[in-house]
Amino acid sequence: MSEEIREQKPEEEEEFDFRVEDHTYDDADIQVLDGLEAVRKRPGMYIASTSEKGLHHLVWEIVDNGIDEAMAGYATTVTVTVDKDNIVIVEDDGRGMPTGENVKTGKSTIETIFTVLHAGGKFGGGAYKVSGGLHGVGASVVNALSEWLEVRVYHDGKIFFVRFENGGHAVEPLKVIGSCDPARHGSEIRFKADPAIFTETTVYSHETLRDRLRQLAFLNKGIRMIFNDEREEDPHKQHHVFLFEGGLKEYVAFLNKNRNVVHDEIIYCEGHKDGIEVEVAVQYNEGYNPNVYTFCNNINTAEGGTHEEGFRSALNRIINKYAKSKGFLKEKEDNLTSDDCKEGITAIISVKHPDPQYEGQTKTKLGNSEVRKCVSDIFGAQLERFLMENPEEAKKIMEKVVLASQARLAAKKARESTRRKSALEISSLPGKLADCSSKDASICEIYIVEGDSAGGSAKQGRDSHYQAILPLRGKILNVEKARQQRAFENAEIRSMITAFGCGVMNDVDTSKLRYHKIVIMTDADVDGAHIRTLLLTFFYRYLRPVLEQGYIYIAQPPLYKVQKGNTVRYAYTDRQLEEVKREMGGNLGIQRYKGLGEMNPEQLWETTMDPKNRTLIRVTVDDAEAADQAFSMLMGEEVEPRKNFIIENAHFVENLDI
Ligand code: 1YM
Repeated sequence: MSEEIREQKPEEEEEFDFRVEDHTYDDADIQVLDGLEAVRKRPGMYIASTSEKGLHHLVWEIVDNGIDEAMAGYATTVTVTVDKDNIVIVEDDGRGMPTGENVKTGKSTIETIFTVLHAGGKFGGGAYKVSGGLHGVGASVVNALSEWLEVRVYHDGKIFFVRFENGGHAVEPLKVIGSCDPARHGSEIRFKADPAIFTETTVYSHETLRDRLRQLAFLNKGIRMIFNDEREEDPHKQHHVFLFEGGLKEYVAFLNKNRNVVHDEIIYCEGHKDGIEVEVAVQYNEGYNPNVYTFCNNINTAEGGTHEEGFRSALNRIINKYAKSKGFLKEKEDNLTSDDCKEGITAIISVKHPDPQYEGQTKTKLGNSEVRKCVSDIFGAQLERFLMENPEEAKKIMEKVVLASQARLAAKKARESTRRKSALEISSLPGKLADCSSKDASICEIYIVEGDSAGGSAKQGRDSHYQAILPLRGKILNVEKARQQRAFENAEIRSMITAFGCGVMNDVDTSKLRYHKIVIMTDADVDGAHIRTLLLTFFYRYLRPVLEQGYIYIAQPPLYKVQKGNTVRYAYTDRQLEEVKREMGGNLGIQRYKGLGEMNPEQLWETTMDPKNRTLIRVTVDDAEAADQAFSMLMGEEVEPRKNFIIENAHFVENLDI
């Protein structure tokens, strides 16, 4: 959080930063109360939000401290347990938090860490701390936002204990509450998130916890991450152990598991220079899209930055050098572009930096310029060696990137033809589009509707002032499996791109978007879910900023119409149907809608399009990896995971009432 703290390396506990020096015990005490109270008053200043995301933030804060202890070489395992009441227990088998007293506060070090803002957290005990970055707000913030929190330290054959309640105040000072096996050592933090703060939910997501703990295990090879979820009935979901001795190599293998790979051996390197650690793993697959994920200090740098630039420049340099020297590319031919070199690549770049600087809109872009050369040198040397030592694998990679460049030139022509058309004929909007009359994008909505008949009802039912309708015929092209050129030739895809008006791929400019709500409206059945997924895949691959900036929504048509005399009610879920039945009493006519086409225009308006009644779900891509996994799994050859996914497809969709 604060630079001044991260740079401090106190040898002794009394050097904790209290920000105001030379203060008496009473002053320090008051500051404690002030600090934690400030956190409770304005939690948004300290954690991402008080929604589900912020709730999980509490766990990551404590887990980070356990990982630091493991990275420093003292702990082997970090365990996270969620009990039936959503109480979280995080343990490690490290040295145990210091149990001594802090001279300035006259309180235990542990109480200090948990009650003074910024104390503890990011101390470098020789080895630097890597968990800073976006988290790193400190254990005291977790304490402030918990209904209660307990610390147990196992050390010297004793169990030390302190409990905090009531806005983070210690109930009693730290004390020994029992003995343990003298060989046992470690820290255990147990807390209950305060429902008065986390008003939306205090229920943790199994998938979110599992996926991040797995990711942390990939990013920190050799550290065992255990996840126990006592809320789960299914024994397969109750206990997970993640331990990857191969680090990022295993991460890439995991991401490519549903894909056909171009070469079996994964290109892998690790090294360090000037205190910066670099680890990179790369493998090409037969797909066309690049999947490059970058991390700094275990944090996903979604906006990339200097580590990604260094990687890209080395990839370009070495591939072009090899392609020319071995005759895959003629001396006078143009160099392969960065995009050519990245087609179908799965790459993970992870750096650990003692003093990371983050930039960008969401502060997820690494800014330290020295990292560029560091990654470029370390990865470049290893890539060159790999190509030299594995001529068979190298040949497959060369053929792949050369083909990519040929396809790129063809796609460029096709794309230019879409662009030229819209530039020349100003009103070249697709013929099937029933546009709205308003030109104020901020109020305009476009409904992408499955099928002509539903499209017809939507056209009649809509408010044409701000609602546009674009009907799509049948299934849309699966862009995960098609080359760009084919995508740009596809009529439905061209219609969408032209109607949205914001450009496509690298040219996307959301300020040109003609509608600030793009609403996918499909039938509430498996086919509808499939079409929806194909559309999301298209948005994800071709219009990612539009998706990321929250312009894409999913409409929720009702599943049932319930009628009694002249009264009509609609139910959107089976549970709601039960409620409606209970409320309306006996003698009901219940109709199950099989598709949008069964609704007349008025019904469609009333239930699904009228802002007064409708429910829209905003689609977000919170975690590119989860989404990508979902997409590749959905679009891959395996049928079973696809079926399961479609059934529980809320994975990358966040519920949001409009
Ligand atoms: C479940 C969470 O917090 N483990 C943990 C924390 C610390 C230590 C060991 C530790 C660090 C150092 C020395 C050091 C912390 N200590 C501090 C502080 N697990 C968890 N395990 N001895 C023990 O960094 O020098 C903050 S965290 F500040 F007190 F040193």
